[in-house]
Amino acid sequence: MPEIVYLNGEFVPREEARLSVFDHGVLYGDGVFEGIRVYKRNIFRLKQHIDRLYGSARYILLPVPISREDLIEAICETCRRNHVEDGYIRLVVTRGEGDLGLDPFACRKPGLFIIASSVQLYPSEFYERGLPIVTASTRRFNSAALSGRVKSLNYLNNILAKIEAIHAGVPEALMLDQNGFVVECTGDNFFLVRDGEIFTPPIYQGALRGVTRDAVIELARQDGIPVHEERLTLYEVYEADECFLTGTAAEVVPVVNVDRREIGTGKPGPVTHRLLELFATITATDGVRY
Ligand code: PXG
Repeated sequence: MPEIVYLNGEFVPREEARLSVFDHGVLYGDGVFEGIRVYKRNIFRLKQHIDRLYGSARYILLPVPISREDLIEAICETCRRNHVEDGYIRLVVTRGEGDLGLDPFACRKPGLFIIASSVQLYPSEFYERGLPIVTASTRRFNSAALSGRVKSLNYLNNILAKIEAIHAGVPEALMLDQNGFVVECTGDNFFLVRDGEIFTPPIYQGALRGVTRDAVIELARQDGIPVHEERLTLYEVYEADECFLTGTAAEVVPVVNVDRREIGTGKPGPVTHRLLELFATITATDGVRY
């Protein structure tokens, strides 16, 4: 349980960490955020998360009310004050308090808060047996409406797909774009393996550019495994030897069943295992120690 929250330049007890009901982050989902892992006091790939936060904010014309250096220090100090060894950081920038009305420029000052908490890990059976997933009928929103690279406070598109997964009795749902090409899952990027090579949808397809996705692509290439960023249909998914998801919470998690079609042998495969192993070698070192 996090006890101390960073809120607009101050460290306050969690009971006092409150936002205005007039904050446009609450009224319109107008804001951006990051979810970051801490492994053994190492903030994993912090620079990449900070870059993505500033990139998301720039896209929506939201000035981040702090320099990168001060933000990094505020994140480290929030971790220190909460004695986080292994944990999870939620970093949020909201448009701030304004009026009833969309105009973001009527908001006086952007809000910034940082929560450093313990991490909720997925059950170990997810990794041992692999996940079943289903394709959601909810399509991923078009990048012409809002770039999928923006990690915004409005997750309704993903939440609708997540509800479909829960109704189907599975933990995740695969989302397609308007043309039926695979994009990503509700909170994870999607990969498949075919003949020892890795395939994942290109970012322009509408997915979030996952920090874990980038790390896994790098690790695979260093290990001599070819990685292709290519458009994928459900045909390629059903035919794959292996599938897996990547994300800050999940790391690398095998998928063994999609829409009731068994993938490969129906068990987590060797390439997925290898990537999990490689990923574990960088988690406690690749980032910022506090
Ligand atoms: N796609 C989407 C839509 C996401 O929200 C990812 C892919 C994976 O990106 P990273 O950078 O994490 O490898 C995400 C990330 C949460 C939570 O609280 C969700 C994410 C990250 C952290 C926490 O559900 N999603």
